[in-house]
Amino acid sequence: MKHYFIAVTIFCAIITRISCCDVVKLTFPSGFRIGTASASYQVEGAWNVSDKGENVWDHWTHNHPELITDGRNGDVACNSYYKYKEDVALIKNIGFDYYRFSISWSRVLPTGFANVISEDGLQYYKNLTAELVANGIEPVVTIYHWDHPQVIENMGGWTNELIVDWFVAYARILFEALGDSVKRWITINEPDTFCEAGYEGTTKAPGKVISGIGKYLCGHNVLKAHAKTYRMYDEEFRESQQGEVSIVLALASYVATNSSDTESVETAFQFNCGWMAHPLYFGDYPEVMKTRVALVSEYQGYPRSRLPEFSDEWIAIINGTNDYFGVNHYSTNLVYPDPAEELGVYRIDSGVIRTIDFSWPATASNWFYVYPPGFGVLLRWIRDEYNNPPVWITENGYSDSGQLDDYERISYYYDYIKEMLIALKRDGCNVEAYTVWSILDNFEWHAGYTERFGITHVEFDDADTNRTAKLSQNWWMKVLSKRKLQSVPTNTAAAARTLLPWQK
Ligand code: PNW
Repeated sequence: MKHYFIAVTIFCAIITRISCCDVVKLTFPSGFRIGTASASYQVEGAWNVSDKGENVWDHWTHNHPELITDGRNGDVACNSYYKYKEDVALIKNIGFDYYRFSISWSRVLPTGFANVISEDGLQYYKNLTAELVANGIEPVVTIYHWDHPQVIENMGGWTNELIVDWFVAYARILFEALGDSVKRWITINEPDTFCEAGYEGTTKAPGKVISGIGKYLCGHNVLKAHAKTYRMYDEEFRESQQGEVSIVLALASYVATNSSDTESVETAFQFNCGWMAHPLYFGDYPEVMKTRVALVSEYQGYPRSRLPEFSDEWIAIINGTNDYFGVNHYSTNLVYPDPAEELGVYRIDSGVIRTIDFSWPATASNWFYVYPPGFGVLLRWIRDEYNNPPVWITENGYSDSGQLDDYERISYYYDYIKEMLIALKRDGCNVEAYTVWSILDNFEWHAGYTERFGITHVEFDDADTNRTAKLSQNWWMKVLSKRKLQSVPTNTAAAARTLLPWQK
């Protein structure tokens, strides 16, 4: 009996210890930052007010409505150009620490170039920044989130190397105008996404199909533009402004169909994450990318690799230009080697086929299936590959078709953030911040308004673009006030949304 008692006591002590451990409690560590995000074209509207110039998304949606699921555009979107004070009040009331928003290049530079600065355009961003600061919310600014001036696209856009200097000139104007208040900059959002979908496909502007070439050329110029901007900040602003500058990458996670196939997983990570991150941390593209793209290019009859090369000078400029690692993460792919290669046929640069496990829950987006463990796999891969850099999760979120009682969204957040906290606390991944995508339902690119990522519903059919809290907004309020993950409400009347006075 006595032994039994001792055993039970020890067992209880162990359990208590485990449940006391931070991982099980699912608290956020002190100093951990939690924010929310949007992007200019997706929320601002006011597409032609004042002297704003046309950008590629204005042009694309106006000229090719048939390529947008609901034929709609961002002319009005969430009306945030006019409603920014309401947005800031919402962000404050929910309790976020920071707001990541982006700047519309052609709103600030109507001609696309630095010869004319729009006073109204710049003033809008000064007002938004000041409103955030006055409300104790840190502004985190993305310089470019896919909406470059159409005039620049007319000259090749991201496939023309001259964009590097045009981008640096634009960024300089923003550092000068906003840098006293903005201490965290993101140069470019998700090159991997817009370079592929915009220069080798028609799901993103400018929708130019330059197969095999467009994506790599775009990425090459993105890395140059990012790195030159980083060096310019070093030379002209860092000392006085003391900010941080990074790029944001769209990172999927990868697991192998056959668990012993570590090579396919490694290659898939290098072709996605490594393509941009390896140059930033080590100066050049990953070895496997250089070898594979050269091999497949040769097989296709090209006289040289379709993956451009960096000179030693550029390698030196690019190497070491990421103050923190910005990660947008949503989904995971299953990977396996392309069987055609056994027959000597090279169809895919990476040689790896990406698919999904059809048992994973679907979302409203056809590319997006829910697999929370993938988030931990990705964070540990970054830790090991890049010497555990400080990581900012700059986007994570869930798409549905817009219901207010969005239980699946809450459950997505719970499961994904739990994986992140385990990676952080148990595995030592240096994650410093987490960003909810998105504060509002907004214009979801080629999907128009048919896929909703917001924790706040927006009535796009109504001229007032009224906002209504979703259940997930209330859940986030609790999470932020307790700095701890909250259980997922079940779909019962007891969990019905309680509208707070400012949400009505
Ligand atoms: C990001 N994928 O895009 C963008 O930064 C946001 O503007 C966008 O609204 C959000 O995620 C949701 O789509 C992505 O195919 C687009 O893996 C596609 C992918 C990932 C991110």
